[in-house]
Amino acid sequence: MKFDKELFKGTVLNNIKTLYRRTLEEATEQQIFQAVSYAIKDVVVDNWMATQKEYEKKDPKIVYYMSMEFLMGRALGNNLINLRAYKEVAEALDELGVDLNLVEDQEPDPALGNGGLGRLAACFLDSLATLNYAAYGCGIRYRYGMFRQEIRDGYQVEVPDNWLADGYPFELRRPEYAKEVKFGGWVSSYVDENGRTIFKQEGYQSVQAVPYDMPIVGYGNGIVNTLRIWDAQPVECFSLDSFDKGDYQKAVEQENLARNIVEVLYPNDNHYAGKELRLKQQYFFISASVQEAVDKYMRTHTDLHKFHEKVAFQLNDTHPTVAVAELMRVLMDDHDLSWDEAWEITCKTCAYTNHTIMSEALEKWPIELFSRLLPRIYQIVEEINRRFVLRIQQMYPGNQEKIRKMAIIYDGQVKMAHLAIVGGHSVNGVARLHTEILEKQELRDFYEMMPEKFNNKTNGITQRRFLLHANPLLADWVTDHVGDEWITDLPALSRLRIYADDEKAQQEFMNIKYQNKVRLAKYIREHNGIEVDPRSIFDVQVKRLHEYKRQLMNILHIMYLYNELKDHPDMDFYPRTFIFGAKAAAGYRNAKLTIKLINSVADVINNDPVVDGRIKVVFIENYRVSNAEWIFAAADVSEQISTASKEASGTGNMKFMLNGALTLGTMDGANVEIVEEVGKKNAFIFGLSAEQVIQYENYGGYNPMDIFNNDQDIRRVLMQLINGTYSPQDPELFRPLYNSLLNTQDTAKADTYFILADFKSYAEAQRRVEAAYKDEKNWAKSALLNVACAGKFSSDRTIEEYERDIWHQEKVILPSKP
Ligand code: 26Q
Repeated sequence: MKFDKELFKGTVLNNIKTLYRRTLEEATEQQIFQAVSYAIKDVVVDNWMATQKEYEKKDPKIVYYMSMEFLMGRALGNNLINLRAYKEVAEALDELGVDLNLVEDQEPDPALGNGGLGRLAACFLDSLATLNYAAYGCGIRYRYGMFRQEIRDGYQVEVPDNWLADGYPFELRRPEYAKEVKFGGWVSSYVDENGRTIFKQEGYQSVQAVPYDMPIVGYGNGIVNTLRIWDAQPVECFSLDSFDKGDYQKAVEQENLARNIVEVLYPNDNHYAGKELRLKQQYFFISASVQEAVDKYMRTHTDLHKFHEKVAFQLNDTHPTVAVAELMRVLMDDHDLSWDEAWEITCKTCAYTNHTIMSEALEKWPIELFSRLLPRIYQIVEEINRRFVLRIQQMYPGNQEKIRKMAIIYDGQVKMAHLAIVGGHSVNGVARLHTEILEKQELRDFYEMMPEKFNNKTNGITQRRFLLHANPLLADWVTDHVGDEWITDLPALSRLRIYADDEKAQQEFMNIKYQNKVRLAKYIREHNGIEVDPRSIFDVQVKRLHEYKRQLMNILHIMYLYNELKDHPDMDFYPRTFIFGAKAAAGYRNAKLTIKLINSVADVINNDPVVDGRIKVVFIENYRVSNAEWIFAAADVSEQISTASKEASGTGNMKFMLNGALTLGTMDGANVEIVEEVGKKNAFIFGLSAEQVIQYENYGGYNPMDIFNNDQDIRRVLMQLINGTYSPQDPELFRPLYNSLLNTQDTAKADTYFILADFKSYAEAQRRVEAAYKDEKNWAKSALLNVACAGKFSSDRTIEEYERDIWHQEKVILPSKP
């Protein structure tokens, strides 16, 4: 953007005046944030209008990325980065005596997502805009996003996150695009004069869906796409003359429905909990989004048969899968298409991304609930299922087993993954290993029946946020050495390879890492009151708390190291800071107890004079996108230690790599591809392979008791869970964690995540980490090579693969680039 500094300063001052009747000196920090944001929004809106105008002219195919979650993180800094105005704005504000970092810190973190899946959606929107593709994100404007986590007495406490309290400057209400969404009632049908059966939903309750748009700024190309999130409002339906008792009751119910539906994001990650409200949320935003996509198409086209040439729906996991049936409904009931016509269009429009093989995450809705809430949609799903079952029977005559395993409706349940596979033309996993497991194991029957639908799209991350914004020192250093092409062409980082053995480069690189560690140490001092030494190894595990991610293995290993130090206080030991950050789903007992354990262990170790500061354990409260940026920049070691086969991809692993941390991990998810890029020498790999884990699972053959009995180090650590070492007031406190590892009643349920099986291998890998870090030059070389080899993991690459294999969009270049 052409930046006029004086004009910008004037706009900020004027905004403070007109918004708050104040001068800069009188304004609060929040008010300054609002004023600066409105000044930036002004520029963004110009580009937004120009982009949409060009889209209207060129009429490109549009991707609708349908997702229950968009974990956007703060917009101000990101928009400045992508406008290429960050430094100039920082300078202008500096001249006004305002620190841009502090202004950025005033923005609430829009946390309309849980973790990986929601953040992936945000990275994809950034890449789509940067790569000149017309796209909408479609989602829900939750009143309360992901909860704010407070740690009290070592326990997680969930506090509501009222992100809209002060008004959010980067959203725009668009009441002119409101849509009606119908729930419940019944379906009546009649045959019209042309012999067609007409279906009508009656006795339903309605909600008005009102969209709010947020601009998605492409990097340096003038493109501004749209994240469209839907708010719910009661429909204004009843006139006074029909104000009888029945209508009044209904009006109150409808109002409550509207009030509840977008109230809160479900804070479960990789876990399904058959809640009625959740299904309402899904249909609510899908119905509104599908209706709008069809309406928009019809504003400029006449022939719905070519809908799929101009529109693609990408379904982010099964959460938006009712889109398949909703599109069928709109095409048939609202636009008079036949079943076969509607089906062809629907299949060519929809595509499904799978993010998990964990069985507890698979969405299966009870028929009773599904048909009561969505009677017309249920009819359509039944018909899809009826026809699909016929296909199965044709292909596998007499094979009841296939029907049992593959039907969309079976055993009183609607299986959303099956609907997504059948109703779309593409099924993709999110890392190579994950896709292979889908094809060979979880979705094997579907892969056999329709192999052409299956494909892999290894995840990626946006380097604009996770290097350029998160780590300005490293970003500048990289640019000084190899130019700035990496910002839109991450593989250009490979030019850094020639510096891997260059001692000066190594030193500069490690010095930057050190400064980032100082920055994080300050944050930890201010937020945790813990003093950490930036010269120690920063060993970091930040991600959602889940048993399969094995934070428990990490903390057990720390307990083991502590025992070693106690036994041999004078042993050779390189100082280490273990950093955790993780939110646990509010109802997930073992996850919450693991947080308590981490904090309890931290209390003991951090204050033990024998340790003398050689181990520090820090649990960073309220891990979220904004503090994540600081954490990645400061990490030496990236803990990616999931049970092999369980982590579909991981994306934190890529953010660490891009910031020069070395991976300590299992051969799981995208770790496999990370190691492939950077070489085994520059990572620390340990543990069972996915194949071995799956073998064990299929043959029920792993007994953690054998390990417990035969390994005294492990036994000692486990006993410390139940003898009060870390909970003297209540020695039984951590018993559930102990039981999860050694459940003596039922060995098949013991240590389902193979923590004891992998423990020794993990401890050994950790010893390799320590030895490697002591060799400073070699470490610097490895860290540098991690950055140099991160090129593959840009979401730009991922998006171009979706384009090549699934979406087939044409780029739109603006006539007057900024
Ligand atoms: C389902 C039903 C009801 C309530 C909640 C849910 C629900 C919500 C969120 C189920 C799953 C999620 C989130 C899953 C997720 O984040 N998966 C991660 O996706 C990343 C992006 O592909 C991968 O990198 C991670 O490996 C995967 O765990």
